[in-house]
Order: sequence, then structure tokens, then C-alpha cells
Amino acid sequence: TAAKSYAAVDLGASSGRVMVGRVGPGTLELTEAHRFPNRPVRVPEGLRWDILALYGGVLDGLRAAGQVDSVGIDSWAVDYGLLDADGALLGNPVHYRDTRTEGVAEKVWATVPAADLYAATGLQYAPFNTLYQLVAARATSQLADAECLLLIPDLLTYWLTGERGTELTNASTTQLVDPRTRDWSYDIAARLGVDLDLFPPLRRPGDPAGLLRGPVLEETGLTGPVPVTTVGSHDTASAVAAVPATGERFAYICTGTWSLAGLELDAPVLGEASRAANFTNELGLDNTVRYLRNIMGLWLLQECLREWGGPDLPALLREAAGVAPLRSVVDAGDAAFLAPGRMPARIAEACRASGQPVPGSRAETTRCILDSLALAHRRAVREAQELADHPVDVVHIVGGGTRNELLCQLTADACGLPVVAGPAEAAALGNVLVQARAQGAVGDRAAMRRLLAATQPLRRYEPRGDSAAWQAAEARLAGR
Ligand code: ADP
Ligand code: LRH
Repeated sequence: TAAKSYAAVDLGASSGRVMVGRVGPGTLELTEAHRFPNRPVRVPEGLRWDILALYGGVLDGLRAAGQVDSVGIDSWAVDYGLLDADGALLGNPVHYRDTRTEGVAEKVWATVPAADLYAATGLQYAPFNTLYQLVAARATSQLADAECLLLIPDLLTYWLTGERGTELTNASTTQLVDPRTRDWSYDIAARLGVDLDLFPPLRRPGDPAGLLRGPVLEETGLTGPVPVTTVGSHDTASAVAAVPATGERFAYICTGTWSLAGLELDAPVLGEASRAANFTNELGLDNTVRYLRNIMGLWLLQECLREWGGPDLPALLREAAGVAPLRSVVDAGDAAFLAPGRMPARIAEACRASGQPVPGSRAETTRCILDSLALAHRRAVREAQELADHPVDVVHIVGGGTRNELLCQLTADACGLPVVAGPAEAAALGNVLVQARAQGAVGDRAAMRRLLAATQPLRRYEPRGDSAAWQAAEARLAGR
């Protein structure tokens, strides 16, 4: 059978891209059709996504992709657009780094204690969970006028096809889904006054999501019918689906703007110890659970680069590789780093406050960030294994951070485990493979992973000695 082509729209917090995947027996090739920046915009009312620019980028990308057998869309989680009764978008979607959710969680916990919320939804505490965003928006006229809420990939799918749905893996990041039933958490929604009728019916990866509308075909030059297929529309769900693991005993770290570090499990882990460690139970493909921790990720470095006026990254990383290791580390899991701005100064302040040397150059700041990320990776990988009672012997790193060799090596060193790095475009590959699977062009999840392992360039990093230094750095950070 001839190879088929699939367009994967993958929107990350720092850039959007439309990739074309060709899938046939023993074949999986990915090419980039179009990449465009994702630049949030600050307006007087707060930080917003430029959703029309992103949709424009998607259309440009589909035109560049050419004729394909299907289209799939994934993006970052938790955020949404509201539609009025006529189906028109009510305002620009609010960015999850906007300050409107400050102090909201505490108010929610006064109604539903944090422990009950975790037991019911299995979701980590993050200030930006959709639930907290909706509670923050409670008194706004926009929410009062809304008839429908669409998560970002569902909104773009609606614009492309005219059809509405709520994709499950991304819905699981709202904190309104029960990871055991894989359905809405009706009780939590009722107790917090969230109107679940705003959400269109749930759909799952592999489900049809409509056909490209006539005007979209016209604008992109494609010949219909072109189906849109529901994929793991949470980018991290797609990325985990594309971890090229060959066995069961693996941990993964999806590195990009965030580092998402954890395990693929068959069932959620909902106990108090898990809540205290702030692990999340997001839903993955088929009946899997993505048991992971959010770590600030390369956001820390992106924000420094922005402040420094965009110096050459590879050159900076070469310099950072020569800096003395583990001089100062910061807590890369700390939500204090969530907001944009002044990142080098904030990192310096964190070092000073914990009695460590303050990085004196860009290379030292960069090294501090990468050491700190590797240390956070180490803790997450270890604690996930302990909490889920699921030992691993390899760590897979996927996403844009695989291009950072220093980060991959430091992660291997810190974890004391071999790291297999790649693919860099895991989310797009997971997106492509779910479309291919829906059309019968590839087998089950294990077959998808075998195909990835056989076709994608991967790089292996062996751990280098001195785990005591990492242990000491971890203790220093914990104030022990
Ligand atoms: P997201 O999907 O969250 O937007 P990506 O997965 O695209 O993020 O990863 C982006 C990150 O990848 C950048 O912040 C940067 O740190 C890293 N990166 C990209 N290209 C390179 C490179 N050539 N060398 C080192 N790091 C890179
Ligand atoms: C990564 C990601 C992550 C979420 C965050 C909001 O792009 O989807 O999984 O926690 O964005």
C-alpha cells in the first residue's frame, strides 16, 4: 500500500508549526511545512493569545502542506475561547500566565478542600488549571454571554470544520474530569458552580472531527473532502504517544517551554502522598494515564534570551558547558517563575536568597538554569517511580529540548540513568500517528512506538559519575 500523508498542526507556547507526516509500512517521515511564532500580547486587561494570528498560521501551513489524507490539531493545554449564541468568539483567549488566577485556588479550596479536589480529579495544583480560570472569570460579562467553551485545539477545529467537540486528553487538564471514569467530574463542577453545558460533548483520539469547510479548502488550495481527525489534542498527550520506548520500564520528559516529567500508567495515582508531591494524572491515548510533574522547563532560558536581546543559543550553550557545574541551583518547579519578565534578575535573586553564588555572566545563568532543570528532572523521575511503584531503567527525552545536548547529558547524569533523546517533534509525530491509526495505516500504541524507534534519529546519553554531587545539590535546595 502507498504511504499516506497527514498534516499535524502543533501549537506550542513558543511557536506553532504545521508538519506533514508520511506513513506507510515501515515508513514514518516528517517534514516541516510551515513554522510561525506564537507571540502573546499584553493589552490593558491582561495577557492574551493572538488566536487569529495562530489560525492564520494554521491556514498558511495547510496551504504549504499541500494535499493530505487528514488533518489533526494539538496545542498547549488548559486555555479556551468562549463563543456567543451566534458561534462568534468572545474576546481573545486569556493566556495561562495571566495574573487573573492569583489567589483563586485558595477561594476554591474553601468550598472544595484541595484533598477532595485531588481525590476526584487527580490533577496537580497549578494556578492556571481551567477550573481556576473559570472561577476567576465568574463575574465577567464575557462568561455570562458565553454559550459554548472550546479548548484551543477544539476552537481551531471548529473554525476549520464547523463542528464542535471537547477532546478528552486536553479536557483532563481542566480539573473537571475524573481520571477513573474518563468522564466529567459532575460533582466537582456542581459544587463550584461550573456549567458543564458550556462544553460540547467529549470526543476521543481517533474520532472524526468533521471535514474542512468549503472556504477553508478555497483558502488553502486543498481539494475536498479532507477530514479532520481528533488526535491527543493536548500537545503533551501527543508527545507521550510518540515516545519511542521499546519496553514498559521507561520514564519520559517532554521538554519545550515546559518540562513534563513522569510515567505512562494504566490507572491514576490519587493518594495524599501523590497530591503532596504535586503529580498530575492527565489522560493519555487509549486508556493510559500521564502521571507527571510540571517543571518550568526551557521557559526559564527563553525568558533570559528575550531579556538579553536574543543572543545565539548554540554559542551560549557551548559556553555554559564550560562553566563549573552545580555552583547554584534554583527550584525549577517553583510557580514563582511562571510570570514573564526580568528572568535573569529573578534567578539571581533566588540564588542570593538561598545563600548560593549569584551567576555573574550569561553563561553562568544559563548553566544555573540547565543544572536546575536536570535536578528537577531527577527528582520527578525518582518520585514518580516511588509513588506509582513503577521502576524504570531508561529516560526518554522528547521535544525541542532534545536539541540541547548539554541538557540531555546533565539529565542523564542527574538521574543516573541512560537518556534516549528524540524525536524533537514528538507532539507532531504523535498527532500524525493517531491520524494514521484511525485510517488503519499503523497498528496499536506499541506498534506506533516500534515504528518510531525504527525510523527516527535518536541519541543515547550514558550517565557520567558523581551522583553524590547531584544529591548534595538536591539537599542544598531543600535547605537540608
Ligand atoms: P514549545 O512546543 O513549548 O513551543 P519546543 O518543543 O518547540 O517548545 O521547544 C522549544 C525549545 O527548544 C526552545 O525554548 C529552545 O530552548 C530549544 N531549542 C530549539 N532549538 C534549539 C537548538 N538549536 N539548540 C538548543 N536548544 C534548542
Ligand atoms: C505544554 C503544556 C503542558 C501544560 C501547559 C499549560 O505545552 O501543554 O502540558 O501544563 O502547556
